[in-house]
Amino acid sequence: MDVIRSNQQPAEEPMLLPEGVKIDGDTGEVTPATGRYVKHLSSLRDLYEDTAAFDAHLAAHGDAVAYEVVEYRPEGSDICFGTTIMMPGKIGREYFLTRGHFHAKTDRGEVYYTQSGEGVLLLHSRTGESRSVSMRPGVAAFIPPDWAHRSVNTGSEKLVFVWMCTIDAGHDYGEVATRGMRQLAVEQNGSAALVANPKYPS
Ligand code: PAN
Ligand code: ZN
Repeated sequence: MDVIRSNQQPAEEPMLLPEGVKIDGDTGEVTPATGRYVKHLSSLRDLYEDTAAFDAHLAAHGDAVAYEVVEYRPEGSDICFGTTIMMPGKIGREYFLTRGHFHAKTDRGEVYYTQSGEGVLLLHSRTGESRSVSMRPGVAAFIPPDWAHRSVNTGSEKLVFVWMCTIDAGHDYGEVATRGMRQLAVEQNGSAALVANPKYPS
């Protein structure tokens, strides 16, 4: 006969507790944060169209931080959020950008809510459509599932935005690293313009 002992019940997950998280819209600081990382320009070389301009920029200005990501990712939660803080600058005609990615889980979308600065969110679907959403304070960009997304700082100040997504969305950088985005955000006659990426495979 089976003996049922109460101390053999599976341990329960600790209960998640509500918390107010302060987000500074100018600096992008998240308090409390659970993690953060920085991307230096040198790690982004292959993303820019003009590698000669890239090398000249690094030689002249050094390997500065291009962007920083600060996260609030509570263990055991289904959702997470954080900020991305992008420095202003250009490599040749192309503005500073993030790597860009699809989510590893193809049914997971995201929201980007711009706090300060100005930029553009470049997106493309797997079926050949391109879109862009202006990033300016007060605008929440809806990123549907399975759209590649890359942020570009087209302004002269930091671009700070809050991102919010499911904790298991994951990042798939491979496709964008290999093929690039369909569109580039470049300076043309003194202002930001979107042009077709001449290197994107047809
Ligand atoms: C964001 C991005 C962040 C950095 O948190 O990861 O802005 O961009 P890359 O990851 O493309 O370098 C997000 O979209 N998470 O899913
Ligand atoms: Zn994302």
